[in-house]
This record gives sequence, structure tokens and C-alpha cells, in this order.
Amino acid sequence: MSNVATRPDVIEVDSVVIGGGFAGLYSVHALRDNLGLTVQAFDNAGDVGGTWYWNRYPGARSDTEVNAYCYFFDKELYNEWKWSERYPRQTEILAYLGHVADRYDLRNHYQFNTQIESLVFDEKAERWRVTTDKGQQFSARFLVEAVGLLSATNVPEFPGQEKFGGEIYHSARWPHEPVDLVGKRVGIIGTGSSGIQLVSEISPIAEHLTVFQRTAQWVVPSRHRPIDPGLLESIRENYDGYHHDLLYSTTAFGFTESNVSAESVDEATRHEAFEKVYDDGGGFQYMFKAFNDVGTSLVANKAATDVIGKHIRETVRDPIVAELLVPTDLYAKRPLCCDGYFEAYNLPTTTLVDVKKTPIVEFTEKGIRAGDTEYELDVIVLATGFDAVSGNQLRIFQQGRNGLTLQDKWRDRTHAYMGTMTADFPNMYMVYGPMSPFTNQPPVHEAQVNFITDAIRHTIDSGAATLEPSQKAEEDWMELSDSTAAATLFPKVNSWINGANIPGKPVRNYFFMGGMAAYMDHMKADRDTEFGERFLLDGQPAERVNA
Ligand code: NA7
Repeated sequence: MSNVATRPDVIEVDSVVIGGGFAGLYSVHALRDNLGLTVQAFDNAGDVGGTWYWNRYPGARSDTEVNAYCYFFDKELYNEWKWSERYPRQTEILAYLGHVADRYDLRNHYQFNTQIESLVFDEKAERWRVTTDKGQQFSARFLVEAVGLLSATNVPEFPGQEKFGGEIYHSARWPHEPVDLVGKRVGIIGTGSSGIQLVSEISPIAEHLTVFQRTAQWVVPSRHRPIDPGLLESIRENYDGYHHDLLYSTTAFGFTESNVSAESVDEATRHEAFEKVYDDGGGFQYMFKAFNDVGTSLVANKAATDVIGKHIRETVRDPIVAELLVPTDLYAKRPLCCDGYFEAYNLPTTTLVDVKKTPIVEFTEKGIRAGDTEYELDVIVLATGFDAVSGNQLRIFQQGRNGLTLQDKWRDRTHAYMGTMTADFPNMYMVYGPMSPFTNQPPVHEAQVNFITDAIRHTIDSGAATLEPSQKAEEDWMELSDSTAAATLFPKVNSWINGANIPGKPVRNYFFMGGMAAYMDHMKADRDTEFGERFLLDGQPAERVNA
């Protein structure tokens, strides 16, 4: 399966790719087939799949409609793979990524079960020295870090954790062997995307489910259903047009986004429009399909949450529980959807614990003590999320020019150009690094890998050894990204989007919130100027090198 290096010395390759998810697999394909480079790829998982390799928890599925949650680089692939549901389960997405790895012969490039420990730029050789946890050393001219937006797990330590006599699992490190939860007393900590899917799936089978909620979430139904064959047919007929429209939208979710402001219509019209998208299901759809200003206008945001709040109160029979489930903050986190989530609280076997009022004091031998009450449990599930965006990158020691480490450079905040590069780290590329557009993932991964491929091709064609963004380009991109984020309501709410979920992490903007279409235009501008204005070749302004 892998080409594990057996020689003790340094192995020279053209490029190293880190990650075997959507982004990594396509990176290997593009570097090898579009640029003709030799590629050594790594993943710390046992196989391809990225986030879908790890997130095997009960109920795990994509909450993006699958017609936009897939690759587009090969129309034949798009047409031949048959998805079964509007929002596919983890098993189906993992099978798809396995199919892609086989179809394009990508697995052979990977060395699995391997953690990259350090990436050090050798300024003399103008190459990256890559060290693995197996003690191997590789030397590569180009690096592509496709390490995942939501991959480094957040595992809070609760007092007494070691005393607990039952099983503890993190949602994103779920075992490969079946975990039997039937008839068990299960506790779930966390009510983000993972937690709500777990609640919905586990509540009917557990003897008792106790949900430890710190912050309530605005959740709308997903409305799972088979894929509309008419939709797929229409995409097939207009494949390029559909893909173009997907990329030239705000969120790249593949549905028609509204261009109407909620503020421009009366209250009844607003209400009716939100009810309609609520009925059709989908989190991003709810936020972007009815109106274009839910994420930016307090009026629109309030109208959106009034409708969700009404539905929570109608669904949950116990009014005290219902009130606990209605959030008090703005609707400005990653929008969530899940079928059957609020209904789970009507089961006599589900208990909701508000850990803001009665904090988790400790894990005991028998369960969890929150406030004065001990909840007896057989299994505890930590659905506590991720050190998002920069977490996985910063877990690898990385050193660019002049001994500058990424750990130092990003200490106060992440600095990056277009989510794909960072100044002083030549020939180092990231897929969905910091300051990427806040969108559906697979389409932006492909677009970024194509951009990276063009940048590498330009470097090679120029006869230069290295390319990197200038400090000025990076500062400008940071400023632009910050201004797009400041125009939204997202900075006003704590979540992984702004780093607030991880103690000690800088609470800053980590995204370009200007939309996918604007992002595409920025990539085009760099291509049109042949990576001239905002880049350094061999450490010099590109215009000077080209002259
Ligand atoms: P999220 O969305 O970050 O949710 C994590 C949840 O865990 C959230 O409800 C947190 O409460 C809760 N949490 C975290 N730490 C604690 C502690 N110490 N005590 C109690 N509760 C805690 O992660 P997910 O895995 O659900 O989803 C992440 C993304 O993956 C998702 O948005 C999709 O894009 C895919 P809090 O809200 O911080 O009060």
C-alpha cells in the first residue's frame, strides 16, 4: 500500500503532500498528472479519507447537499459515482474517496500512519527537509499541506477523567470497531454539528442519554431524502455551467443564493420566506437561500432566529427544556442542520443538563458530576470539536527563511495569503489554510489546488527555485479578510470560527468572508499578472527576476 522508505538517508522527491482527504488526494493527482512531479504523500490515518476517516461516530454525515460535496475535476467521475442520499453518511463519503484514490491510482503515493514532525526550509539547498515520526527524512522542493480545517481534536481535560470506569470516546476519534450503545447510559458533552448528529442517532437506542449542553445552537432540520434525479440530470446537462455558478457564488453550496435583503421586505414576507426554507431543510440554505443579509444584518438575523425559536418551542414538549434549547446569542456560527434533534428531547430517556448553570465538576467512577448531581453513565462521548484552521499546522514544527518558525509567526494570530501561502515560507502551500473563503469545502479545495498548481508551474517555467508571497501581499490580504469579516455578525459570537473555543488561542478572524466569487477573482488576478505583483521569486520581487 505504501512506499515506506527503507533507506536511512534523505530521500529526494519533487513534492511532499500532507493529508489524504479531499484536498490531499486532489493535490497528489494535480502535482503528478498536471505538473509531472514526483510526489510523496503522508497521512497519520491508516488510509485515505481525511475527516471522513476519523469522524465515524454514529450519525456522522455531510450536511452539505452532495451534488456540491464532491470533486468536479473529472466529469466522468461526477457522472459515474451514484450517491444515495441528499446528505450522505460518513461511510458513503469514505467509500467515494477510496474510489477516487483507486481510480486515479493515488494510494501508492501515500505513507499512512505517519505523522510529520518537522518541516524545515534549507536556504542553501532551497528545499524543504521533511522529518516523519518514523525517523525518516525527505527532501522536497515543494510542499502542500492539506492537513484539514477541522482535524486537530479539542479534548478538554475534566477533573477525575481517569477515574471513570466506563468508556470515553471523542467524536472525531471514533473506533473502527463497532461501539455498541444499545441499552447503554450514554453522556454526550457538546452540541455542535457532531453533538447534534450524535443526539439524534443515539437517543432512540440508548437506555438513557444525558446531553451536557454549554451553549444552545440554532438548528434547523436537514430534511434527508433521496437525491432528486432531476437535479442530477440538470447538472449533467449543464456540467460546466453548474460548476462555474458554484464557484461564482458566495458559499459554493450549489443552491441559488438569495440576492434580496431581509431588511427590504416587510415582516410577514420575511417570516414566510424563512418558513419556506425551514421546510426545505439545510443549515447554509436557511442562512443564505431566503435572504442575503442574515449574516450581516441584525434585523435579518433576528427574523431568522424568531422562526427557529418558534419551531424549537413547538417541537419540545417540556417548556423548561425548550427554553434551555433556544439560544440566546446571534445566529452567526457555522449554520447547523439535523433531523430529529429537538424531537430527541421529548423522549423520556433523554435528559438535558445545562452546564453553564451547573458546570461539570468532575468525572467520577460512575459518570459525571455536574453541580450537585451525579449522572451515572456507561459511555461518555466528547463531541467537543477541534482546534480549527491552524491547529493541525501548528502541531508540526515548521521553519521558513531566517530561522522563522510558523509557531512564532502565528503566535499572536495566523498570517496567510489567500489561505494558500504564508510569507517567508517559500514553495510551501496550504490547502484551506487561514484566510480562506468561508465556504463549502471540496469546491474551494479544488480551486486552491489549481491555483497552487499554477503557481508551481510558474516557478518552474521562470527558472526560479522558489516562489512566495511578499509581506505586503500578505498584509493586504489580511486587511481585506479582516474587513470582510468585520462586515458580518460572525466576530460577535464565540465559536471555532474565531478561535474562541480553544483556551489560550488568539480570538481573531481566521477567514476571508468576501465570498467564493470574489475569491475566484483574486486568484484570477494573480494568474493574469503571472504571479508578478504580489510574489517573490528566489526571494526577490518577481518583476525584478522576470526583467
Ligand atoms: P463544535 O461545533 O466546536 O462544537 C463543540 C461543542 O462542544 C460545543 O457545543 C461546545 O460548547 C462544546 N464544548 C467544548 N468544550 C467543552 C467543555 N469543556 N465543556 C462543555 N462543552 C464543551 O465541534 P463539532 O465537532 O460539533 O463541529 C465542528 C465542525 O465540524 C462543524 O461546525 C462542521 O463544520 C464540521 P460551546 O459552544 O463552546 O459552549
